[in-house]
Amino acid sequence: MTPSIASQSVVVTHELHGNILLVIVDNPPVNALGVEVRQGLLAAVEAAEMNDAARAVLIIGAGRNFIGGADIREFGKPSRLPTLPDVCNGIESCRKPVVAAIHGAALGGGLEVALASHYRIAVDGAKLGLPEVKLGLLPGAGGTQRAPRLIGVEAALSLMLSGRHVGAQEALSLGLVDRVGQSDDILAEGLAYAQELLLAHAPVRRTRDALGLAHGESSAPALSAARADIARSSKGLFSPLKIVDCVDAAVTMPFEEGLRFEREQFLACLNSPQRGGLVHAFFSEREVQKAPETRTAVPRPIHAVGVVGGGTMGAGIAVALLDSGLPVTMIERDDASLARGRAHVEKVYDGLIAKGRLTDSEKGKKLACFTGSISYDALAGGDMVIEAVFEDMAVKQAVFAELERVCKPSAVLATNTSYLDIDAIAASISRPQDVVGLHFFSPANIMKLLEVVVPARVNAEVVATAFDLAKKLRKIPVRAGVCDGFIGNRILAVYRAAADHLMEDGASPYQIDKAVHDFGFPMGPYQVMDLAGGDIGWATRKRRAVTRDPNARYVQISDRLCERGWFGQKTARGFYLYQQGSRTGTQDQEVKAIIAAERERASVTPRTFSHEQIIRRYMAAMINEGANVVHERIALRPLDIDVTLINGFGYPRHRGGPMNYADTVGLANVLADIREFEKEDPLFWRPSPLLVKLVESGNNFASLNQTA
Ligand code: 3H9
Repeated sequence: MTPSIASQSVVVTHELHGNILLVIVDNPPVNALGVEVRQGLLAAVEAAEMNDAARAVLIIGAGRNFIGGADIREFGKPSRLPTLPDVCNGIESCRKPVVAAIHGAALGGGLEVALASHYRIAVDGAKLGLPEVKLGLLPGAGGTQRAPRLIGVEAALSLMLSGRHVGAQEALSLGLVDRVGQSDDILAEGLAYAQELLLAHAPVRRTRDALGLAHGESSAPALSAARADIARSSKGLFSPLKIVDCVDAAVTMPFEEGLRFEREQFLACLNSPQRGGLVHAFFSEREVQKAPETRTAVPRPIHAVGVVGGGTMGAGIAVALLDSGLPVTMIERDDASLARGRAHVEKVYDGLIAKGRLTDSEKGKKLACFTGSISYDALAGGDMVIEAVFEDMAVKQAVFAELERVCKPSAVLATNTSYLDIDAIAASISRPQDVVGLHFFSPANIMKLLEVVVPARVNAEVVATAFDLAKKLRKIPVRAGVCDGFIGNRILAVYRAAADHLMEDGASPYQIDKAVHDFGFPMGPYQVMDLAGGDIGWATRKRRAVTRDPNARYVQISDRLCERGWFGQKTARGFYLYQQGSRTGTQDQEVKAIIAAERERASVTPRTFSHEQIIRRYMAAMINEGANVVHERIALRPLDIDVTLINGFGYPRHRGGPMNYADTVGLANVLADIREFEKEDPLFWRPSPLLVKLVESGNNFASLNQTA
């Protein structure tokens, strides 16, 4: 007998459709597998077993997705029964055919539910994947045992180690699903498929018995290649090797034993700090999208955008806009500059064509939406204009005077300045309420971070429009207040200075880079400087020399290199030496000699630093300035800093960003370090009032993340 829907769980319902028991998971927003869903699914399977009228079971998801995975919010809390592995085993053991019909996301535990089902159908737009690795986990509900049995070791490893999503057609060719539906009506497709299986007397078909592992002898090379690849590329991540171990177990152990092994490894991942950091990053990246203005104001429609300036930044921004399908008008001062701007845009696309990621005809389609002009009047119809000209207040204000003249009243006027005072730019025209900062990071078409800089007089709906644009561009927007460097570059300036102090005090740039790299950054600060071009920082330092506090410590080593024309990779020499065409540098004895001379000039007796000491100073500088940025309300919460540093500055994601890392180290320990360093240089190492307050009250940064 089928219980009435009223007596069932709210999040999983089941009812008979003819002879098929239709099970619907309805747990918005993504049908995550929280405890009630797990209970509901098991109850549905039991109901199917008990009901003679039910000859098959069909599982679908309500809303936009099948099932988005285990409920990430439950991680780290006491576990509640049934576990997801129990649920999947229950589904697989069902004596009647179980069909999973997949639309939208079937990710992680969601796909594991489908793998435990006996038949699978997906429709266009479905996204299937085992992305647990991105959260520091592994598929822990039988995924590591069932996926290789179903699709083979190599394909399963590739899915689990990359965490990528595959569409319905690829899932079909991998053998992950049995059929792709003709329409996107998931209910009709699922019912028709289940009916067809019944008519054909299709048997219960358990993935645990599937033959993907039949070619056992060929799995060893795939396993060792995966291990070698991880050793090369995933830099101390905990879960990837565990995934390989689990797949190895799938090959070598009986199914039940493999499941037990998987559970042990899953729990080890669950308890690792990396899982904490990665889950923090996941939720923080969603939290930053909900800036106060997005809750109170309606964004203005954006159908066409102007970009002023065709340099590297302007062209990158134009490409980002074109890639999102928005038509772009680029403004330059003369025909030659405009031709260069267009060439910059084309160069980005040609690079993609060379890598096989774009076709000529796709490039043609994108460029058909691109126009250029040397007259600002061409911007008259634009809904938004993004200025990306030379970083000079007078130049920017001249551009905004033109924008004021030509742009329609509803147009949003954005500046891509990296550090200029946006309040002053806004104040120079009669419509400051329309002016906002959109700080892109280079290369603008690739980097995910977008700082939305909110000047004092801007209208809330303009800010909401900026967040809306970020969504269209698939960028991660972080709300920032106006100050020198906003969030990211302001903090960068401080931890880079800390690195310079370390260098002058005795650590070599190579040692600092190695320590920072081993901590998890893709590059150390001096490698980054060589990549970006030493001349850029040099120009900024010269410009700021007049306003620099004469009492502040200023390390001149970078200036000595720049004076020699050693600007990094582009001149084949910077902190490192670069062989022709190589992007990997080698240590330079002359640089070491210059550093030694500078230490002498500054009367510094060099000391030795361990990698741990280097990281403690580097991180303390980052965390302390981060605390200042929150204290001054430049960033809404510590998590905004975490998202900024992870997505714009290479901060290792598995550590969750500097503020999350500080919480794991303990704020009292960070403050104790700063107080120790303060004895040497009280001007540089001034403990942030916020850090002091949190330590005194026994709180951490996480306690501030709820309060925006
Ligand atoms: C796993 O499954 C482990 C198992 O193998 C083993 C267990 C034993 N849980 O991204 P959106 C929230 S690990 C809880 O903006 P979209 C999200 O925070 C899991 N909440 O939507 C947001 O909340 P809010 C493996 C979740 O349409 C809201 O849903 N699965 C979960 O752009 C909307 O999210 C994954 O890693 C969750 N699992 O994208 C998939 N997922 O509105 C993770 C989302 O309060 N999820 N939320 O800010 C995703 O990739 C995307 O959310 C998805 C939808 C593609 C599903």
